[in-house]
Amino acid sequence: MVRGQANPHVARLRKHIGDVQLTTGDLLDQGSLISAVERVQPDEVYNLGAISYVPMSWQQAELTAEVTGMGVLRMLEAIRVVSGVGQSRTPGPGQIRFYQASSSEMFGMVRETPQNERTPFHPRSPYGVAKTYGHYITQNYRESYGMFAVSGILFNHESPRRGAEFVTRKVSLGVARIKLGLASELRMGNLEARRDWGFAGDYARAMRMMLAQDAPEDYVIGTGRTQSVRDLVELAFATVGLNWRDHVVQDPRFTRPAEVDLLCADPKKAREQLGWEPEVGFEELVAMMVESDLRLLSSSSRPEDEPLSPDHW
Ligand code: F7E
Repeated sequence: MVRGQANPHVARLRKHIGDVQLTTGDLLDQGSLISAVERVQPDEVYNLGAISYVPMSWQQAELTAEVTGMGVLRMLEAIRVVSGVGQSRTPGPGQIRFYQASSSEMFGMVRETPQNERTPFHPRSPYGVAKTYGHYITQNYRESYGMFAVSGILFNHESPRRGAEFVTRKVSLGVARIKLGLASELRMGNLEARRDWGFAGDYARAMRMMLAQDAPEDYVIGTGRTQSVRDLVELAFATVGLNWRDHVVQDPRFTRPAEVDLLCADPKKAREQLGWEPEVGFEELVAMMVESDLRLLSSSSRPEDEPLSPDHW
């Protein structure tokens, strides 16, 4: 689903998934979602739509609540209305299955490590708060109407297609620029924050597995390993034979009003019930991203819509 007039992301989508049919709709517009569900008559709906860059959620907190939080309610309502489900009528077999992209940012100031499906939430940003609403409203529609609605609590998942504002891609682009002599320094925020980083392809596989189960349940998806931003930069520079200490500059402009210090998944339930295992490890992921950006920046046919400035957001 794409929104807006002349949306510039359409060209980028076409490049990667040319054979996918796009339909219009906007998470801010209930009627447009009802029309989209009516038009497409989907078997499954995956809601990954969000304002997803955490720092932006402090600058546009209300919009984040509307898109990232209320957008989930509107999507659930669209499915409920089109399916004719209500208090008097529960969905039958063949109902539309709904996946909500919940986030490890809901754990925020973590109460225990590693984090599992029962770990309490303490979100630390307007983004985390909005995702927490989306998580609970998904559970509530499952419990209220018997809908097949599941939440995947996904930890950070990355790939060469990640936006340049997120830390892994900012680092891989920065390392490639420095290696190619296009820049000399990389300005970073908090190097001590720790994340459980995995490969987006592995996580997309988990989403589909969740909707293929007999019963709707929520799952934590992550690798169970945690690394610091410092580990990330050290490894990324080392893959091209450079020492990060010669290039990384700490810049307070990139620190956040409230930080999530440590995230580490306990993916036991996904492993046991879904049979899901990540296939790409952290080292392989970082090498994949740095190599891809070296190729991208070296090629003369650089795509125009590729965000090249690591400072942009
Ligand atoms: O930051 C630190 C920063 O922006 C990771 C989203 O997909 O995953 C993502 O959220 C960490 C933070 O991702 C810079 O302070 C240091 O501790 O890559 P990030 P995120 O905020 O963890 C979750 C699961 C989502 O749901 C979100 O939508 O890296 N950090 N220096 C920096 N981060 C950035 N972006 N830029 C820096 O210069």
